[in-house]
This record gives sequence, C-alpha cells and structure tokens, in this order.
Amino acid sequence: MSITRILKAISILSVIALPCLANAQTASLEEVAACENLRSIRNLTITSAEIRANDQSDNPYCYLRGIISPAIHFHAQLPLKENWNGRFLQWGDGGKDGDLDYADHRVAEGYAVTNSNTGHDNGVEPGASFAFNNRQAEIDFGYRAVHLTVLAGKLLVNQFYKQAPSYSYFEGCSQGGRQGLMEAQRYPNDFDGIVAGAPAFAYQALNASGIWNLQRIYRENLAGNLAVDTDANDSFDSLKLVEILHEKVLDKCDVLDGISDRVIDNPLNCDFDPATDLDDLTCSSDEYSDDCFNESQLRTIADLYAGPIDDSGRQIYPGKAFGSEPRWVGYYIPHEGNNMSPSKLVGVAGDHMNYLFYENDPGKTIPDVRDYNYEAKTTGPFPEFHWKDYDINDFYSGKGDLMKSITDATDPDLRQFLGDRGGKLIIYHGWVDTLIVGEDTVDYFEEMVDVTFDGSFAEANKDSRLFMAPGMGHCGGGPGPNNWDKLAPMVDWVEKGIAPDFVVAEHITGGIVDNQRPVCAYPKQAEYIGPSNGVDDPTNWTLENFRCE
Ligand SMILES: [Ca+2]
Ligand SMILES: [Ca+2]
Ligand SMILES: [Ca+2]
Ligand SMILES: [Ca+2]
Repeated sequence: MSITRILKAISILSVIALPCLANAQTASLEEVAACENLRSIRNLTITSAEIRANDQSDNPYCYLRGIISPAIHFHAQLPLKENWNGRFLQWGDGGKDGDLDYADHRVAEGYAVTNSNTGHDNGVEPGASFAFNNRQAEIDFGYRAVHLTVLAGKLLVNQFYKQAPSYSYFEGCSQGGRQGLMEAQRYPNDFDGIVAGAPAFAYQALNASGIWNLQRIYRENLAGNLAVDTDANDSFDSLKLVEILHEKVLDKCDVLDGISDRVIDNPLNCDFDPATDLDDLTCSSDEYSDDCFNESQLRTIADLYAGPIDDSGRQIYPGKAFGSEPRWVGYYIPHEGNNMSPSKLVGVAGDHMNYLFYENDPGKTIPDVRDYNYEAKTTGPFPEFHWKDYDINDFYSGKGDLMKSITDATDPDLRQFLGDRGGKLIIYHGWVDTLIVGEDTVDYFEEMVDVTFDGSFAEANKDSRLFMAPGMGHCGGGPGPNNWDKLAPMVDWVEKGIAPDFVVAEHITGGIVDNQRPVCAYPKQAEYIGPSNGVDDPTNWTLENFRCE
C-alpha cells in the first residue's frame, strides 16, 4: 500500500472513529465488577453478565441473561448507575415470541429493561408448536413468564443499583398489549403504569376469527378470493377489486368526520353495506374479472365485515373495520405478490388451532398450510389437523375453555390495579388494524369502565385512557397519523400527574411529517378548528388546527 493510500485510510478511520471514541463512555472497574458479580446473585439463575455497547447510545450497559425453571430464558439491560433514570421497564413481546427482544432505545433513555422468550425457543419450536401437549409452556406463554421476569428484573435492579426502581412500567403492542392487560388483571402490583397497544387480549377469539376469515376466502377453491387470476394460470395476480372496494368505502364514509383525507376517523359511524353499495359493480353470472364482484366475492366481503358468528347466532369476534380493506391483502388474501402466503396463515395463526386452542391438541400441522385441498391424516400415532377443519362452533363448546383461561386477558375488573394499587393504564389501537380489530378493544374498555368505575368515564379517565388512532394499522403504519412515543405520556402521567387528554400522532413520509393531529382520549375525537375552507388542505393538518371534542 502506498503512503498516500495509508494516509488516506488513516484519515478516513479517524473521521469515523474519533467522534465515537471522544463520546463513548467506558465502564469503570467497579461497574464492570458490579455487573459481573450479579452472576452470583442469590435465588436467581444468571448465566451471563457483561458490559456491552448500546447501538443506540454512547453509553455501555450491563447485560445479563438468566433462566427461570423450566424453560424461561430472560435478559436484562441495565444502564450504568450514572445513566439510570431510576425506572424499570418490562418490554412486551410480539407474535408467538420465543426469543429475547431488545429495547436499546429505552436503555439509551436510561430505563432498566427486561424481556423473556416467554418460555420457549422459536428456533426449535416455531409458531405455536411449543404448545403441543405442553401445558407448562402454555402457562408460561400465557402469563407466568412475564410476571416472573418482572420479579427477576426488579431483583437485579435492586442488587445492581442498591435501590429499588422509583417507578415500574410495562410497554408493549399486540402480544405485548395482551401481556400488559394480563399483568393489570393478574399481577396488579407489578407496575405503576401499563401501556398496552393493539392488545391481543381476546387471544382465542381473534385467532378463531383469523382462521374463520381464511376459511371464507379459501372456500370453494378460492372462488371468493378478492385477488383475481386474470389470465387463468392459477396465480392470483390482480388486487384491483380490493382497491375498488376501498374506494367505494371511502366514497361513502371518508367525509363523515368532516375531512377528506382518505381516513375514516370512526369506522363505527360508517354504514357501508356491500349488499347495496356494490350494486353497480356486481358481475353478471358468467363473468369473472377484476372489474366486478362475483357472488362468492360479495359473500367474502360481507363475511369479513360481519365477523364470525356461530350456528346459535353468537358473535365470536367483530368484523373488519371499514377503511381497513387494503390491509386485508397482506394478512388474509393469497395472491401472486405474497406468493399465495398470507401472513395470518403462514405466520401467526396457521397452527394456532393445532396447539393453542383446544384443551387436548387435535393434531400436528399439515405439511403445507397453504394447501387447502389437503386432507389431514387424522388417525395413527401422529394425527394431523387442518385449519380448514376448525369448526367455529367449537369456540363456545367448552373445548377451548381451559386455554382461554390461560391466554385470554378479558377480565374487565381492574379494581385492584387501577384502584387499590393506584396504577395507570393507557390502551391504544389503530382503527385500520386488521389483525386485531379495534372495535373489540373499544368494547373491552367500555366493559372495563362499567365493571371497574360503575360506568363513569369521568372516573375511569382519572386512571385509564384509550386512544383509538384513525387510519393506524397494527401497532403502527397506515394512512393516518400513527407515530408517537407510546411510553412518554404514561411517565408524565404517573410521575407528574399530567393526564394525557390526547397524544400527538404524526404520519411520516420519507422522513417528513405530512399529517399531524391529536389522537384524543376515547370517546373524544379530533375536530378541525383551523382556517375556514382549509380543512382538506394537508398543510393545515397540524396539531394547533385540531381540538378534542
Ligand atoms: Ca421475547
Ligand atoms: Ca394469473
Ligand atoms: Ca376523513
Ligand atoms: Ca396445546
């Protein structure tokens, strides 16, 4: 290498490395020892303890791993003492979990954070398969792993900082949202504040519903699929019908909230009816194209909006929200673009009924969950169970009652957590979330208000708030404003008594905020108060132009 090239290399190195070196903190010998000494903490099995760098900060932290019998693996991220904000945070999980999740950004903010694999390892037991004839793994996943990880985390905090956390919080979405509500219901003393996003609290109902939705779409050899095979090569290449449906829904309901922004602020106010509102788009009987809806497709659409109802007329779960149509595609609709693999099927729920619904598991997953026509081998030493054979009438049959008691966080009585304990609860949910339906969360919140606060929203809002975000998808994304710091409003509420009447949500495109407004504590909604005649001008979609009404 020539001298110039070496010099050049050195100068590049120094440009990259020096600012880091200048700011990066190093742990003192005492801190290294304090961290490593946690290996010998009593009554807790710690398998590793070391100082680690944080990608999201210049400050290293103490990183610990441990095991809780029989199969819960957990980790803790503890900022060095001078960087600790005095708070403990349990970080929520997603999907079926089975791994250790990091919250580097919260560690960078000073939180001492823990998370577990909820009692199974998705590397060897993917999806719901961990729950095959394994009651302990189900209980750990249902509620035990989070609670014991919290106890372990608080013990480690005590030992490492020589003081208890000033405040303890939970933050999570989806599976994490379910865990948050489960903690509020089962272990009311664990947290001062719980933030539960898009909670999968009605865990069995939402998965039963997911499978039922897929059964509607797949029935009769995908006759009612909303993706269309335009050139008859068995590959569903066009999604035009979903776009047409969405436009028809927006035509009818976007402006109900006073703003033409392609977002329906409250889909429950929308009375779109596919039976009449798609009249002019119905195919003639022998037609199959992506310009019109055939009878099977109209039936699918009506079913998805209605949600599953069993033979005795009992609603199992709410139907999809108006305005959520584009988001059906990734989760439920097999099409060329997702390789005929909607994520509800091949991701989170294709094996739920095999392992997590029935008290006695009916059988192993079929070789390929995408194969609707496969007939499960239901006899022999290792019987199979096909998701298409799930009978929605089993939902209230009692066969799923034990698993409901383990996984569901549907108890509306939060008197211990919100009353006796003085805890605070924030629930948020996106209105176009099509994996977990927002309407169910609204129903839970209202029931909780009835049971816990005698039906008084005024009383309930002293301790608990629900934020329904218009146009927000599952835990984020979507056409509406969907970004905000989920934890900060809770911390202000718990520690400073500043109750969040709204959160400031932003929609960001290419790093630029192009829509900002308050998401108001339910049942209030954002109302435009900006320049007259400017309501549909996106430049007016800023916080100061709205108020909660
Ligand atoms: Ca985890
Ligand atoms: Ca095709
Ligand atoms: Ca609107
Ligand atoms: Ca099982």
